[in-house]
Amino acid sequence: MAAAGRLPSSWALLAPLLAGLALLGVGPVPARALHNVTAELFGAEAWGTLAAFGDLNSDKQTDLFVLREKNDLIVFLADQNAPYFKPKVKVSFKNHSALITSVVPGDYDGDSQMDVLLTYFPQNHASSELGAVIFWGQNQTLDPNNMTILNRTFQDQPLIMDFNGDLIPDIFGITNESSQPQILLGGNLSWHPALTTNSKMRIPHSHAFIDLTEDFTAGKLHKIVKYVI
Ligand SMILES: [Ca+2]
Ligand SMILES: [Ca+2]
Ligand SMILES: [Ca+2]
Repeated sequence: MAAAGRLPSSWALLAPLLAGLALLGVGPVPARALHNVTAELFGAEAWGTLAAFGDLNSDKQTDLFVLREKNDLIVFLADQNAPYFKPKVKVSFKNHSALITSVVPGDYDGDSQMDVLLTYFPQNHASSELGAVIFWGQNQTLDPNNMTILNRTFQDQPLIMDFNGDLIPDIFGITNESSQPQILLGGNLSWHPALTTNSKMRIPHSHAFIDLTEDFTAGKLHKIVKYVI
């Protein structure tokens, strides 16, 4: 009880001392953590929409995938010197009058060269279906002339996942060919039914995948009318 009684008086003695230190500017300095590094990172090229990350040139430095005006994809490669990201790789859809809607880097043929999947609204946007194209990686860059336009369109943004567990990303979604979900397997780019259900998928979807059965392959959680695994 005596100690408890002394505590308020101790704080009463310390309070003027702490107030004095505060006036002198002594004590913990408020953190100034935010620092604008835009110019250091990008120089005069700091415009566009940051769409994805990935190590395109396999130098173990993460590169940035930037969209400009929804027609052009610019890959800023990480560099040791400022500006630390330089626009080195470009693919353009201006000639196709297509609007890019999504960018997903990945090695879609398993040759250890990173490729890039783009989804897009086709010319004139006559339908709401999304086209998809893969630009193939070559010598740790992208060849703008070496691309594969997928022969089906998607009702909604496809989901990229490793469906069959071969470490090559696959492409899942509802296509113009079937109301059943389809999977485009990476590697040989072959289409397969992915799920047997009469229920319609919602748009936009909210699919997720998780290895529920612990077999190192993707289980799948679809949001349709009910949840399906
Ligand atoms: Ca890199
Ligand atoms: Ca590849
Ligand atoms: Ca796969």
